[in-house]
Amino acid sequence: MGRETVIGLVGKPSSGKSTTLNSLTDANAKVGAFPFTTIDPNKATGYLEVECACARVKQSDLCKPNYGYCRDGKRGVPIMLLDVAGLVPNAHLGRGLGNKFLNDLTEADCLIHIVDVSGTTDAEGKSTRGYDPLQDIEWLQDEIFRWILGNLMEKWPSIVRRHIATKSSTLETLRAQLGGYSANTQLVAKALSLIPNLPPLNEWDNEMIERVIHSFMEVKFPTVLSLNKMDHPDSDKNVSKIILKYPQSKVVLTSAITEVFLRKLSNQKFIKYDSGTEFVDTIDDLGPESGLKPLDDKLRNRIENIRDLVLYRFGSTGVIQLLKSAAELLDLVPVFPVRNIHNFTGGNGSNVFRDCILVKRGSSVISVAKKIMGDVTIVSIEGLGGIKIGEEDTVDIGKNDILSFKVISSH
Ligand SMILES: Nc1nc2c(ncn2[C@@H]2O[C@H](COP(=O)(O)OP(=O)(O)O)[C@@H](O)[C@H]2O)c(=O)[nH]1
Ligand SMILES: [Mg+2]
Repeated sequence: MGRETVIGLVGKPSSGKSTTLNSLTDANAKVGAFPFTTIDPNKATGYLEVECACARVKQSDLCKPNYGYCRDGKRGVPIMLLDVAGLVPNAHLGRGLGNKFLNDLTEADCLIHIVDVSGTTDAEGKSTRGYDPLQDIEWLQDEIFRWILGNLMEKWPSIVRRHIATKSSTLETLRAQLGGYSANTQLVAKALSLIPNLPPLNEWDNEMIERVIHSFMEVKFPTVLSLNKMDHPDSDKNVSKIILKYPQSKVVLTSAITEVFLRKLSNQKFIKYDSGTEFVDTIDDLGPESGLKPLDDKLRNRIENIRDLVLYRFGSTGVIQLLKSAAELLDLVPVFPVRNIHNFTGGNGSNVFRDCILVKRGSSVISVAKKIMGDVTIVSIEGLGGIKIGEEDTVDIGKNDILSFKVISSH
């Protein structure tokens, strides 16, 4: 298997990272075994919801994923989440968990920045009132920027000397310097392509170096803003301010604590709750035959409040949308490899679409094969209807996304 996609959760202390992580990982659906072998206390498995191929071929009743879940054609595909805790202002100088935090960050393919929009915590996460959360967005970006800048400037004169001596291209030299952030040539090339009329590296002044770093951050750390604690009465005005200031950003309004609470009530059989939706039903709505437990007045009021303050106002608690937005930023497409292209099984048994992996839109079919099986010799590739597919054909949603590979094992 190739490298898994990793989504990093960042944010100041007490913004709601752990709560969000809990709300994303403790899926109340039955889920399969964990697909990821690494055991790391900061990592957890989340589930990205996509349209499952089983719905398209009308075989949802036979769909039983090896990993994750499928409910009526809505598939939860496992995706790795990383809690990047410990970021405080001046982390790049070694404050808080400092560079440890920043190094963790390099593992992520994209970030979810959990922002406490209630303004009830300051930059360090201490309790306050009326704090402006816009500042958090600014200092967090600045922290990452200054960390990369510091690392680069420290060595800049020798980088330039070697660049000239070895007659390297700008891309080669920069790739060597930024490789430490888990950035491959393609990614660095993309960052450079965003700057029109880029002069050769040995001619860069400080301003140009800063522009390059900003551009690099854009491709290396695409960020979803999670405007969390939207259930709080002070949140509204802050949300508007942030959206006005960052109209280009991907923004999701969330109430992580509400999601955690609703899942708990659902597990305890007080409510029927469909995660990601605005629908919560109680015994009052569904009657005793629903098997739900009766509510006392206190609980009934709390549920009523959640409906009014969160679900009906915003359409959901937002947390499911967080991962969807991250996947959009990363341009991820689900691909369903099957053994038997005619009945979609894994070769034996009657269950369909056992596997699903996420790849970048536009990936070649052969690169998908490599990601799944490593270095094997492909004899042929079949798509829907048993049609032959070329190795260089590309993948998109609904296109070349159900695939069967015939291989000769190299072992
Ligand atoms: N009102 C409200 N409080 C929240 C929400 N999410 C988290 N919190 C609270 O904020 C505090 C910090 O949350 P935590 O997840 O530990 O933050 P972390 O330090 O970023 O991991 C806790 O008291 C949570 O209960 C939310 O959506 N709304
Ligand atoms: Mg935490």
